[in-house]
Amino acid sequence: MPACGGAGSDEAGPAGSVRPPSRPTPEQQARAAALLTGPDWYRHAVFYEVNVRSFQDSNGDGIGDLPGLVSRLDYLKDLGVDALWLMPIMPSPFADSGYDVADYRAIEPAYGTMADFERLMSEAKARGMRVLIDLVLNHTSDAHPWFQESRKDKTNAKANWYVWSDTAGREDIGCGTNGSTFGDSAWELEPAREQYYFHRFYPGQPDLNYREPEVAKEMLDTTRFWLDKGVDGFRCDVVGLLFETATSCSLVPETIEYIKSIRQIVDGYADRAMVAEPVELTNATPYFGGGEDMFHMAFDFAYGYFWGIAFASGDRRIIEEAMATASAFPAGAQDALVIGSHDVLRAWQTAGNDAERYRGAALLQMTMRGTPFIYYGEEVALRPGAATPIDIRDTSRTPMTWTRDGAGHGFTTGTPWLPFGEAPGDTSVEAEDADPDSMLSFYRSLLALRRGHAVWGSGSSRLLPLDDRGIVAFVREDEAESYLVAVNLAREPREGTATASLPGRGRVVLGQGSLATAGDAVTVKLPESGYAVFQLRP
Ligand SMILES: [Ca+2]
Repeated sequence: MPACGGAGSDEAGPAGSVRPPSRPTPEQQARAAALLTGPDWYRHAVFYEVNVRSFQDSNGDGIGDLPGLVSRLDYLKDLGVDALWLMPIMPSPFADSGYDVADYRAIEPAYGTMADFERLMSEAKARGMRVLIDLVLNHTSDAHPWFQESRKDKTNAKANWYVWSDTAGREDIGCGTNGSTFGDSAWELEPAREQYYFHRFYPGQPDLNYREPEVAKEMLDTTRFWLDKGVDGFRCDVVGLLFETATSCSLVPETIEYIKSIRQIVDGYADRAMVAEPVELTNATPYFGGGEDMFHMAFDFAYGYFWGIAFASGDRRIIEEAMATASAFPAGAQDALVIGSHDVLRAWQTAGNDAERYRGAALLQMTMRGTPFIYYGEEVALRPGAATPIDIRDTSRTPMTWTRDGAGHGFTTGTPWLPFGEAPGDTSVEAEDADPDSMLSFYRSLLALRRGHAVWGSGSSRLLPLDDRGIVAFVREDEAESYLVAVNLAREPREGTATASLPGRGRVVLGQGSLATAGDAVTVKLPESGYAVFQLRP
């Protein structure tokens, strides 16, 4: 195959890089609509994690709410978002940002009413968008009436609904004596009952006892309740931790069986999906079971939590290992790709405040095999905040900024519940929409590139083993088309060669770089921190 490639001439961006159109064509939209219909819709969707509290306030109390979110659906639709994942929306004392639920069948009053939720569902549906909600099964809030009853004494009707012990530990709970995830003892003394309760997370989050049949049944009924409300599925919080044994607390056989019973309920409703939050950060494979009996998707933290290390070291191994792990998932499993979340640093920090690294990471997220989940504000490279009234993760939970000016930046007419992050005006949607070189404009192009092309969600993926480990490169293919994606992790120009067979000549459709083939040698050249998507055609 002759040498080919080089920067295309479609639409020259800054420094000669190719920028695809920022909006998909009507034909792409029609193809996307077809791909998003039916049970495999989630493989082709772009998800968006919404922190409802920080997205849009509608009544001036400084707290984002469901009517506010409804008012921003058109923005999300226009961005290319197909499905929302709402962080917990149920009543909560907010000791852990809503992951401490006080009532599983109601809406947090600060966010609105059940009628507001039903309106969100209908407004999303009218736009062809889906809604998944966060389901926090492992623990409740200590304010939940179940716990209020359980803590009273050893004989009440809910006495066995939580995990109690006469001492600060139990031999049949192997992880219980080693402290909670947040560092302190996992056992808290309840004076009224003269016993300790187990809390894997904060003391305000007592673990439910899934060995109590009434608990197991109640939480299955909870999933039915929300499916009957029309939700399109669930993001399941720390779901591997439901049951404990003396030797393990993660995905023990009883937990696997319980997840399968949830999946059976979900499968009783058309076109629903659920995504797991794995406790293990490097390999989500056990969450997929046989491929169709546990989760549809699981977060790829092996990439999502560690991509910053790959960029900082200029070495692709971490990314390669994540991709290799995902490639061995059982048939039916789908990788859920992130570059950030409410639990970790803002992607801007992870990228070392480097916009080009950020773009490279986002490009990988959108082009690796799987379904991307954008954390709200990532599309404008929202900066971290400094205030941490709940915990350190609040730096990643600051309000969205919509307008350049104004004290509330379009988020609120009042005082935001959490101060804005750095540079709120510059990272506002208004400011970035007006700038063709902004992160928002880059995201629009990325999402437009994906739209309506099944290859990104379900096509095959194979690594290109370039001899320069500073470049991560892979080929995505299906029966309709082929692409080669290459990202330079290093802050200097790089060139790598591999022995490989490509299905055609390369033309840059996004970014900047060159692709040459000579015999069975493939050579990729990228500028410093550069990236390129090559469309491959015979
Ligand atoms: Ca509000």
